[in-house]
Amino acid sequence: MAALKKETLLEWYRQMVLIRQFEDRCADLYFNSKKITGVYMHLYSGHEAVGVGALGALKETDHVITAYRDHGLALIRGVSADAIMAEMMGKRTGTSGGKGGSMHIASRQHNFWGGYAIVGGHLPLATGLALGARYNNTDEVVVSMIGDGATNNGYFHEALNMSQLWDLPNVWIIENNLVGMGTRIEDSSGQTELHKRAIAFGMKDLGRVDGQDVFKMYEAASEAVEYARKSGPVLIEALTYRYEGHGVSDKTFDKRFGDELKAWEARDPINILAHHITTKYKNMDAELEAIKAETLKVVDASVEFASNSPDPDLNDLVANVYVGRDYDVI
Ligand SMILES: Cc1ncc(C[n+]2csc(CCOP(=O)(O)OP(=O)(O)O)c2C)c(N)n1
Repeated sequence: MAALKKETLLEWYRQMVLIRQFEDRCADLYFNSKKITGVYMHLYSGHEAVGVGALGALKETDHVITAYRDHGLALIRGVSADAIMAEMMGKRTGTSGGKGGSMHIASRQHNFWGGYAIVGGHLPLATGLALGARYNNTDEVVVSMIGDGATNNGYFHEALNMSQLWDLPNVWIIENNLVGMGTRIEDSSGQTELHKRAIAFGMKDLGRVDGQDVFKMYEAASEAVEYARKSGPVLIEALTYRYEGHGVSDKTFDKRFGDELKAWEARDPINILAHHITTKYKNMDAELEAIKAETLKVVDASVEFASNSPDPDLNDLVANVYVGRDYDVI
């Protein structure tokens, strides 16, 4: 791997800390002040190195699509914390005008295509995005995040098979956090080494990667992106762990998986990167603290912005439902 610049490492650190603080604040806004409501909200805490390493290998013109654990990836892609927080609170200034909420963060401008609630439902869309990229003679690639639970869903097989059949520029990344909702991978999958699913499609298998280590993720993703740009699809399995229950309605996670959680927290992805930075460069503690203070201000400002934003009005209910047609409700 080519030597990485200090600025790149600090930017990765900034992104990872921003995600962790943003997610912690979302939890606070949901459980305490109740400014975020509803029954669904899935946090990315613990997965930061997977997203930052993988998306760090992309150009702005490349595409990203994921399932409902989407806030962190949107932040990495450069979608503003203000617009994401406003979407979380159901405000008109949100990424989807407040009508999508936590699971449907998207921004066309950032080639960030969402945010999908149906497990595996975004995977055929990823195949379609890659077909579009190839059809239009671009060099764009499409990175799709896939939960381990989604790999037993029909969409997964259809989408990856077609992607291989047509040699499409898809980078498929399984975020294997070992548990789908509350079901362990070994209770749901005959083959628990999920990267081996590639073999069934005749697809290039880049193996299993340590998803706690942003360097390993970046290295694997760089190889995958280069391959997809030139030759066709590739599959990576990133081993990681989520620090919270499946979503805000999951009250049993700590009780069931507490010991395992502690073991994964001991290899926290932000600490691993911070350790690398402070070992490689001298006197970095103050700089890392300053980054944390700056990202905290971004999170504070997003809450302020979202809190002061207007709610959607009644006409927004039917706006953008049918192309080219607007209805007045009142
Ligand atoms: C087609 C479909 N079936 C079931 C559900 C309910 N459901 C939501 S998340 C989930 C588990 C998914 O686990 P995984 O893909 O591993 O993602 P993770 O939450 O670990 O990121 C299930 C079964 C759903 N949303 N869609």
